[in-house]
Amino acid sequence: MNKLIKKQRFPEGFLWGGAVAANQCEGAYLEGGKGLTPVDILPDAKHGRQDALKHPTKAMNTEYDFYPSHESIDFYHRYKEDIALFAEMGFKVFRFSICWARIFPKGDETLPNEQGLEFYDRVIEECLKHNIEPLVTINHFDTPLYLMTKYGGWKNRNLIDFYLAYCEVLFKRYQKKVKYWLTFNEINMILHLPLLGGAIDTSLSNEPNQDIYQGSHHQLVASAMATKRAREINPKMQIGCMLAGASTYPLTCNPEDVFAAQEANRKNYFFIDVQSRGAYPSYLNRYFEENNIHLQMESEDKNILKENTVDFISFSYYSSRLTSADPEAGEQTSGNVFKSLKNPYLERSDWGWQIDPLGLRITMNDLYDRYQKPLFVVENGLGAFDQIEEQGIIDDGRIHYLQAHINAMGEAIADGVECLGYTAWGCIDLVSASTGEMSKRYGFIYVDKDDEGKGTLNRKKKKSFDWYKKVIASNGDDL
Ligand code: BGP
Repeated sequence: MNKLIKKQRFPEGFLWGGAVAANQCEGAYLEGGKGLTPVDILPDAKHGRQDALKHPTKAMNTEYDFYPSHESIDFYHRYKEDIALFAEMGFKVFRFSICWARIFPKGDETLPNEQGLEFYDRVIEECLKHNIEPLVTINHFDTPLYLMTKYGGWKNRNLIDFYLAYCEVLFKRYQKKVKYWLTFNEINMILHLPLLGGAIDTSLSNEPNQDIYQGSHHQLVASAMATKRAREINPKMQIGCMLAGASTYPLTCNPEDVFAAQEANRKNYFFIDVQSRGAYPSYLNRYFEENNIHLQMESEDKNILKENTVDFISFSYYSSRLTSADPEAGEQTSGNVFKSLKNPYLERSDWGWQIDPLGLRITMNDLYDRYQKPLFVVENGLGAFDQIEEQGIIDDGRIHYLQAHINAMGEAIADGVECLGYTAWGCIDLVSASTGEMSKRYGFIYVDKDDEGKGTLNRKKKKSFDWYKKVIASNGDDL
């Protein structure tokens, strides 16, 4: 382990917990009046997920054998048992998302679906009963599918209004119960997975890049307007942005490579520049000019962005990335939507994701230097195969991964970074976003279900369950 990484104390009140997303855990995909979301039409990786992600309209008209999101881990019916297990680990916070299509099944209705809201009433009550702070992601990869087929997804400005109507319902109903909100999960994901990030079918588009950036602009305006509305409804609510984080390193010290890495980082940071500083950075305007991208903005957009910046910056971190100016240089990693070259200094997970705890400290320092707003690490973890052995599930690899990353986070805090909390991704095993499979597991809690969707769905504690409990009880001292 790098000698820079060592034990640190975390501030009092640090929010330890875990994170999930509706589309990866709830199941019950047509219960309670829920409408379809893009994820509901996707098969798993072995049955054409990659292709379906690129051609969603075609996927809608194809019959696949197995749709992982339809049952998922059935959190919809088992949330009580699951939240009780989180409470047993000592969670202070639980990050989950509300499925937009449970509240507005098509997305453009005027009245919300009461049954959908009642489900989240129950989930939130359950958290509060256990003294767990709910942290809500408003949109985690599941814009209603109807908004894609009828309106073309986020490239259409009408989605801002639909999203705001949805936010209005949530803020009014939960203002006294939910303090922390994230407007869009991994807002930069729209550049890499436009279907999940923006409900955009780029295969139908003549100018995919234009549509994607136009969609990003609408999300950025929607996020700022939601922030404004939240503050009007109850200024105690704290609104955060959410980035798929991770610094990109240069392959060599050749300035060309260093510049390529800077450009890659800027392409990510621009979202936070807008959400945290309140304006598009000048370098992006140049990129737009050179790539023939013409954003359609309304006259009020600039002010909306400027006046409604976020309270805190949240991000996911799994891995650092590596790039070069030379397209022939290095070797690409596999298994991640973010392109990266193989870094010879790093080990890789079962899925080829590079393991770089120090990269978390680097990312946190970068973000804090740039924005000086509190950070929240809302996703981090190791997706791995787990084996049930006689003594149970001994997931030492996961424990080592988390130990090293929590240490690195402690070091960043010691460097002076303000950090509100840490929610380990997939605190209970759930369906993987990239593969749609169960075998890529992140949890402290095992769920008996396999890649074909078979299993009892019974929950079982892994070795990491007790380890994380101890981490939380010691406020991060006992790793
Ligand atoms: C992030 C998403 C999550 C989650 C995670 C792990 O991009 O916000 O939804 O799934 O990545 O990815 P995967 O499930 O593909 O391993």
